[in-house]
This record gives sequence, C-alpha cells and structure tokens, in this order.
Amino acid sequence: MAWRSEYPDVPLLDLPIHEAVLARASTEFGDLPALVDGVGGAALSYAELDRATRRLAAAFAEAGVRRGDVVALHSPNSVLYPVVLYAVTRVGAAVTTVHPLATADEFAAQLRDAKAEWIVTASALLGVARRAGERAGGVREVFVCDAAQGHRSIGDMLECTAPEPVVEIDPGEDVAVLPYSSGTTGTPKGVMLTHRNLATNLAQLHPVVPMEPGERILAVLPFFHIYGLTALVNAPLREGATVIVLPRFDVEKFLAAIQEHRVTALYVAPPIVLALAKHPAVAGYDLSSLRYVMSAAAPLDAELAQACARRLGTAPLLQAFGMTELSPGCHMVPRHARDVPPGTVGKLLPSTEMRIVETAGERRDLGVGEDGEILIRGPQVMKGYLGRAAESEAMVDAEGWLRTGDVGHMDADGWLYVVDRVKELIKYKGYQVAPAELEAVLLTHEAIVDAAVVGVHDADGNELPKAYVVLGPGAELSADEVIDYVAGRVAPYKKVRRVEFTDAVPRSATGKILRRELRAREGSTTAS
Ligand code: 4UW
Repeated sequence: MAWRSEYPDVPLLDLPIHEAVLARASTEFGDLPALVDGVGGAALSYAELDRATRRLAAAFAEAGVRRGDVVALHSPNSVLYPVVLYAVTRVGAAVTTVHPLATADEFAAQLRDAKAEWIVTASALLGVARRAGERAGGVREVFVCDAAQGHRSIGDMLECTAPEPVVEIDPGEDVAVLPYSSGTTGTPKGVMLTHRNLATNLAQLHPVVPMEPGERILAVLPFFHIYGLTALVNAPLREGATVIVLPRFDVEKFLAAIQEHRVTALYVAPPIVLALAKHPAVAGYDLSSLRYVMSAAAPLDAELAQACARRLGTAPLLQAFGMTELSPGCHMVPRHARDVPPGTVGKLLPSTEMRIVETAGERRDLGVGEDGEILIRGPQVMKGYLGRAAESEAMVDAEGWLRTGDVGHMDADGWLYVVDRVKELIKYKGYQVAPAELEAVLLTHEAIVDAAVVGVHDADGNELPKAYVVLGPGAELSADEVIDYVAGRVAPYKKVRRVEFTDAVPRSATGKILRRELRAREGSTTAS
C-alpha cells in the first residue's frame, strides 16, 4: 500500500537553484537584510546578495570554472558561504560541500571522488585544504573567503568587472550540490542533487512550514550538511527572511544571538534541544522573540522536546524527517497544526508518497500502525550517487522508491513515527558517521585483526560510535589506545567513543557483520 501526501501536489520547480532562491531578491526584498554575521554584525542585504553572486560568478568564469565542473566548498558557516554557493551554480558548476573539520585525507578522498578541480576555503583551514589538494591531484586553484598570501580572495573577486557568464542549465539533469553521505551502507558517496531536486523541495516545504519576510532565523547548524543548506540558506533566502549566521555552537553566544537579533525561529538537532532544555544559562536571556523551534537529523526524545518547549515558552517543538538523498525533506510537522501527537516526525510533504515494508523476508507492504522500513518516492529523490550505478540502484528501485534504512510506522491520522534504523549509519549529534570508514581505520592497526563499529546510546540518549575489537594473538592494547589511534586519523566528530574487546565479530555466512547482534549485546562498556 502506498500513501500519498494529503496536501495538494506542487508543480516541479524546473529552475536553477539560484533563480529559485533569488528570484525576488532584488525586485521585492531589496534592502531587507538577507544575511547577518551573528558575531561581527556585518550584514548583506538581498540586493547585495544577488549582486555579489553575479559578480563572483563572473570572477569564477574568468578564473576558468565551467559548467559541469565541481567546486569544493570548505568553510564554517559565514555570510559569504551562500554567495559562493550561488556563484558556483550560476556558472553551471556543482558545489561539493566539505566538513570544515575533515582531515586532509578525508578531504582528499572527497576531492578525488567528486573530481573537484577548485577549492574555496577559509584562511584558518588553508593548510588542510592545500594538503588535501596536493594528495588528491587535479586541483587547479584554491580560493580563500577571507585573505591569505598567494591565493585569490573571494572578497576581492566580488569587485570583478567582467561580464556575467551566460550559461544554459538543465535543472532536471545538472547537479547543483554534491554532498557526501554513506546512505545505508559503506563509505561516503557523492549524492547528486539536481537544481530541480533542491528547488522543488523548497516548494514542497513551503506550504507546511512557511517562512515570511521579517522572520529571523538563527543559523548555527552547518551549511555543509543538507539540513543547514536547505533550512537555513535556500528556504529562508527564498522567502525574504533574515539569516543570522553563527560559525559554531556555543551555548552563551547562541542565546545572546537570539536575544540581540530577536530571532523568531530555530532549526536545530537534538543535542541543541538538550542544551536548551537543561543548560542553566538559558534563564539569563530574553528568548521571548522565538515563535517556533524545529528539530531534525536524529531521533528526538518526546519528553525532552516537551521540556524544551516549556523552558523556552514556545509552542511544542516541531520535527522534520528526511535525508541527504531526499534533498532533504519528506516529512515535517506543519507549523500551524494543532493536536500534534508527541514524538511524531510529521506528515508527508506535498507530491510525496510513502510505503512501509517488512525489513526481512518478502518485504511485503505493511499497513497503518505496523513498523517496517520507510520507502519514499517523489521529486526530491536524488539523481543517484556519483559514479556508483550499483549503489544507486540498490538505494532507488526502478519505480523510483528510495530505501531510507529507517524503521517506523504511520498512525491512522497520517503521522509518522521513526523508531529504529536498519542501515549501518550512526548519527553523532546529527552528523553522519559511517561504521565502514571507522572499521577500515581500525584494521590498519597492526594489533587489530578484526573490528566492527555500531551506534550505542549514552544516558542523555545521544548516539555514539562503539568499536568491538578483536586483537591478534599475544597483542596488547588498551581501550584508550584504540580511541586515540582512531582519533588521530579521522575528523573529531567521527571518533570512536566506546571500545569493547571481543573474541570474534559476529558475521553472516557471507561475511557481513551482524550489527544487530552487537547492538543487542550492549552493556559491557570499558571506556568512554
Ligand atoms: N528522527 C529520527 C528524525 C530524523 C532522523 C533524520 O545526514 P542525513 O542524510 O540527513 C539529515 C536530514 C535532515 C533533515 C530532514 C528533513 C528536513 O526537512 C530537513 O531540513 C529541511 C533536514 O539528517 O541523515 C539522514 C538520517 O538521519 C536520521 C535518519 O536515520 C535519516 O535516514 N534522521 N531526521 N526527525 N531520525
């Protein structure tokens, strides 16, 4: 049985993403502030944003960036981030977004896989970016957003006087953004999101959670992740809202920004909900401007959500559900809905269909109230994984159904509840951690003969990567040594945080790690 959204369908937005977002920037929103630096206070109006993206596009074209190229964007959140994004798409190139804390090796792997020839970074990250570029090969130029000797500065490039490039874009085929996601299995893969995927998802979100001119959205979730990119960049800038940009989460700075900028909406992940519900600093700030808070990217405990709303004095928290491969939204709690049952991640967005199927056996379709794997079909489903036909086919079937790898059920009123995950993915504070990547790192240690990594939960409900490690005969290694070994080789958010030594990793007859068995074993933790 397939369920269809109860909202009227929305038409496909067959537009380049910069046109979908900036169509009204100069004509309608003009002097309204589009982006404000939440620390320094510098602001960019809508007219300035529009102009800056056109000038930078001219400069990129002059530098040699062409339609079909890939530009790696490697920066913490900043006012310039969206400028770079839309300038790249204006020349018909794609942006591959890079975690600002990626190691040089992780970054190099992404550059190689994406065939990126250009990097835009920030001076503080330049060392990593240059090492990554050297290791990957094929990088033609490294630009910096601020300033660094020997590199062209994005700030200076905004003064470019060359004509704006005229580029034909095919919104249904051309890739606009290429974020990396491990999906249901293996290591990170390039998710090809077309202009149409991203633009149409904005049209699908709009009737459910409309943003308005004059609204002020606090942007602390990273722009490199599809949640930040859509909820904090594309969606608010399309609607004339003001985005207050913070480069990282610091509870005091976050609260001070809400108070100072009279922020009306927060888009966060569960660890920030936890901080807002429990941190003593919350009482010291005037947060009365807040109208709603949205959480997504990882499971949110219903009681925690209620405690947070009570503390902030807002309406009940809203949740959204989706994934990188869905551009990213498929479910959301409508902003003005009443009697929303606790714990739900929302209702199907317009033009979206869902099935829930058995996780094993014949994968028969299930009905209302029955838990199974959630399948989604709609115009937001990615074009595929770059250069990986087999993985793309395993993820999206011939009829267009995408396997989320999430388990849940729908109630009789159409509310979805996500209760479990059947894919390998671990979410640490909403960030993706791919077990296969950590297992590969562990196996490079000479004392380790086998390893498996699964997600376990701490007392606050946060998911953490835990490694089950098999040592070679006579080898000695402490849990802390294992943790340090991995920490030296991966970005900090991917660290292994628990270790258990074991005699053997449980595997199926075909050699696949039986992760469910390990998760069920949980308990005998030896280090944190
Ligand atoms: N409850 C439980 C949730 C939930 C969840 C996600 O890193 P990715 O690929 O992508 C994201 C996307 C977040 C997002 C969803 C909907 C939306 O509208 C929006 O902003 C506009 C952003 O995190 O991880 C995808 C995986 O994260 C888990 C789930 O396992 C999913 O497959 N996840 N949201 N509310 N789990």
